[in-house]
Amino acid sequence: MYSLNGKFGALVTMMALLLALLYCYISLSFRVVVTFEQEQAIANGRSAGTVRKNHVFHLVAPDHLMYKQPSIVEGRTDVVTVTPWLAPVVWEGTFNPELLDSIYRQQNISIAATVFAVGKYIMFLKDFLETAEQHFFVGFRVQIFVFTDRPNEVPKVKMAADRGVTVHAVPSSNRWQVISARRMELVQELIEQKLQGKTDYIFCLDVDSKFHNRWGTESLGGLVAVIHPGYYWDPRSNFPYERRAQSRAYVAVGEGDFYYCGGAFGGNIEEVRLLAKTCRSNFEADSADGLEAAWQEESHLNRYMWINKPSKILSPEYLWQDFKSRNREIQIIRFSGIVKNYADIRPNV
Ligand code: 5GW
Ligand code: MN
Repeated sequence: MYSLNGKFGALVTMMALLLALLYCYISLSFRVVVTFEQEQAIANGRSAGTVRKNHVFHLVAPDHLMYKQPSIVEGRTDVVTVTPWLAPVVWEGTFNPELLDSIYRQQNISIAATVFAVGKYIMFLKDFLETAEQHFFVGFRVQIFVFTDRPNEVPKVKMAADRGVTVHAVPSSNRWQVISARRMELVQELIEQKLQGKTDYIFCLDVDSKFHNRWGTESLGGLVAVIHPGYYWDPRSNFPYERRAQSRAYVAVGEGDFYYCGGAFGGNIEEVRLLAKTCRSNFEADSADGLEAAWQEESHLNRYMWINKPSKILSPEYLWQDFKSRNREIQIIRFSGIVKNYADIRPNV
């Protein structure tokens, strides 16, 4: 009896050891620890690097959900809906909003948005916030972080439960270059100090714009970029990338996929943290060399997205410009930059 017990005990111990080993193996293979220097080298394209695994691949739909049968032979044919690296390009008619919402509702996700309203740009904030309440992730937990030098002038906007505005005071600045440079820095700090571990996704948006239609769960992804409305019919040689090889934002002629907007980008918190950190340090290194990229942070963002391919692309529906006439392929405008009188709103630059 005793010896049987002893054997049994040894067996249990062996099993436990094996399980522990298996656990270590699985957790190690999924959790790749990367230092910031390594991260940055990878992000800048100077190292083959390690794959970071932090996407939510598992999409669970509620049982018995009724929706229109999807087709794989019919759909939009007037636009490209997938990139050469197989990231979806989101256009009206390519997704089912009810299906997507019900998938993400079960994950109880929370979304952050950042918006800068420095100086006279505070005048755009009311419309931005009111229309965000009507169209941006309606029915989900949303927190909008407003960075402004005029915290007293932030309008009070009524928002649903689980949604709100948080105001962060920033110093005034007359130079756009300074405001622009600090955007990435402040986004990085916000993520590291407040959002990591608490918020799932973040979008960084220009304030001089309004929502007109749904911007929701279809836009979620690891690294999310928006196609700039001004260049998507053009050859890449026309894109206003930074063209000086000394700059860390350099994209050579013959390189580049699309021209992406600086006025809207986002994704999973960790991806955006790395983007902000990398763009900020490249921006600062350029500054130290007396270099300012052609379109400041937009240039750095474009360089980043060339090396770090976005896992989801949003069509120009997600950042149109009010002054542009609507092209045929634009079936809906979701978010659009308003026409502004530069002389009225910009400080002397
Ligand atoms: C922008 C240009 C020149 C000088 C100052 C600014 C500026 C930008 C500003 O004084 N205050 C400010 O809050 N911004 C933020 O940067 C706004 O969120 C704005 O939407 C964003 C990008 O600047 P935009 O919208 O003028 O750039 P475009 O390329 O969309 O016209
Ligand atoms: Mn803008």
